[in-house]
Amino acid sequence: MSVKRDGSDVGKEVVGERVVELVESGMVVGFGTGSTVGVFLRELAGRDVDVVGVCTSFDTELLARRLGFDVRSLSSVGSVDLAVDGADQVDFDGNLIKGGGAAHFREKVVASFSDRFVCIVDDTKVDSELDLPVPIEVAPFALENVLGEIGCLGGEGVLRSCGEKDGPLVTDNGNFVVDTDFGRIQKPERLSKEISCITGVVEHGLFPGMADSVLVGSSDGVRELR
Ligand code: ABF
Repeated sequence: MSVKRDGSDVGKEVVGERVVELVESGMVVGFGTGSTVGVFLRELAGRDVDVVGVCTSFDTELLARRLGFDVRSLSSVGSVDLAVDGADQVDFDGNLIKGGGAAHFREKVVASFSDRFVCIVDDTKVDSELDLPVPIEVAPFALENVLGEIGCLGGEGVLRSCGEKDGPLVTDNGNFVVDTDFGRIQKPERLSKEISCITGVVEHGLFPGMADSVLVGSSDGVRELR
């Protein structure tokens, strides 16, 4: 099950470069995950702007350190001035599906402890309604029970496998990911609460109304969705 779309490179480039303009020296910046954020980080590294970076995945941390950023833990900084992150799908109201990179737990934590959360996507990610599978991070101990509860919500869950070798993918937090097809999601906030109420769910990839702004890049430039 493909849970991520290959976006337009032009869109990723222009939006990743534009969002750098929101960063000021002295800021604590939350670094999300994915290739669009990668454009942002490479562009930011080339600017004369001193920031502290809080990373949301091991992959992002490797890239940030390689680019020379001062990387700190969220606990050591307390709060974040600006979080910048990508998404797998965005609806016209700015609700997000994230988690194609299996980093949505830490991404949601950083986004929720940030003064401002800006989502950057290319225009292939924007649809009238969310309909991609929702990644649900599940404690392995509770997997079968959670799968049953997901079914009761009308979802069809598929345990995400680890590409390189057999067996399920294990997140940076030691949990599994169940990619769950709920069809067209007309009430993302309601579904988000229903999934969060399932005991054994660590976090999920629905980010209803969490982004303070969504910047969309395309060959025509960058527009703000909200
Ligand atoms: C990350 O951004 C994930 O939540 C999501 O899967 C990814 C999008 O990746 P890309 O920018 O490469 O399309 O935050």
